[in-house]
Amino acid sequence: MPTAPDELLLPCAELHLHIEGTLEPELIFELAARNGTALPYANLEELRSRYEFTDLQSFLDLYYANMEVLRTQADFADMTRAYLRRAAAAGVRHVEMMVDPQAHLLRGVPLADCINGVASVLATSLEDFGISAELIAAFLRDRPAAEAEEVLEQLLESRAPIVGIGLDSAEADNPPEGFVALYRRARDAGLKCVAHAGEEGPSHYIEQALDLLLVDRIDHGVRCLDDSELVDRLVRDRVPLTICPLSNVRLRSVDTLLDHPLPQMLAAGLNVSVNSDDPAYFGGYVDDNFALLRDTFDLSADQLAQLAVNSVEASFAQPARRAELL
Ligand code: ES4
Ligand code: ZN
Repeated sequence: MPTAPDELLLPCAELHLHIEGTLEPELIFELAARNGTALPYANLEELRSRYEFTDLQSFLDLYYANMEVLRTQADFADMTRAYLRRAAAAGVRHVEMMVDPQAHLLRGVPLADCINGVASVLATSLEDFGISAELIAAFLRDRPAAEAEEVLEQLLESRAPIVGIGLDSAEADNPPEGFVALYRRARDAGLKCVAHAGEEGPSHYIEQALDLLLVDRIDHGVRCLDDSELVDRLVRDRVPLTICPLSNVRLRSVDTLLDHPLPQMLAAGLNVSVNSDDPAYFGGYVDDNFALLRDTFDLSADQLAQLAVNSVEASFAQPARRAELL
């Protein structure tokens, strides 16, 4: 793992992070042993050999399979603590992490065990790790919208400490338009709204997320570059796009990091930030993403600082915390 030089440790906010995507191979084996869960891999090396992806779905297959080791509240807490420890070293000072409660419910894990496990650690993350934290419940777009609506009701009923909702999983052929009622309910309940759009799906899914779901941010959004009018709109309205460079490389949205459009997006005046998505799967945390971007594109100190400022400005952090970080 490349270690970032000190000047790269910009205080930044991580806005696009799936907590289940921080489950490192070592922790997968540790939790499997603790819970007596059978793994289809004999050892770490065999598990690591599966981390070659051809597209989003090939990654999701492994991501959901590995979730099987998460059984108890303590498992969710341990995973969250491990992420925060690593993120603090990466320069993250505020995180808005997504969790997939629906995926765990479908496996028979009670909602409270998942939410309380993560939230109990986030409750003291500022004192323990110097990272303020918010939780976003993400829903699976390749499952029926009615199921997501039911889970949202349970989250609201149990007063789960979430700041907002998200939409993730397989994007192709699962457009935002199916989730209008879900997002209306969330907004009416005072929640913030984000959605993955324009990762593998077409640029008009980004427009749908804005026009129909009324999202506050777009996760990924790289495909906006296919539509110059959309780019103009995103710039004009300063819509935040949470970019995940290593994720885009590993899921083959771009051939190599050198082909990534991030510098172009910055130059166009888009509100882009740098995030790690599923760092245990894509080869690095936020500092690794920053270091590789800087080295690949020879980004200036000003450009790196702009990315860090964008992340704080696009966050849902409390006003006093935002002011501290800007
Ligand atoms: C995800 Cl990279 C990515 N895309 C869509 N859904 C996801 N869930 C976890 N990681
Ligand atoms: Zn994501």
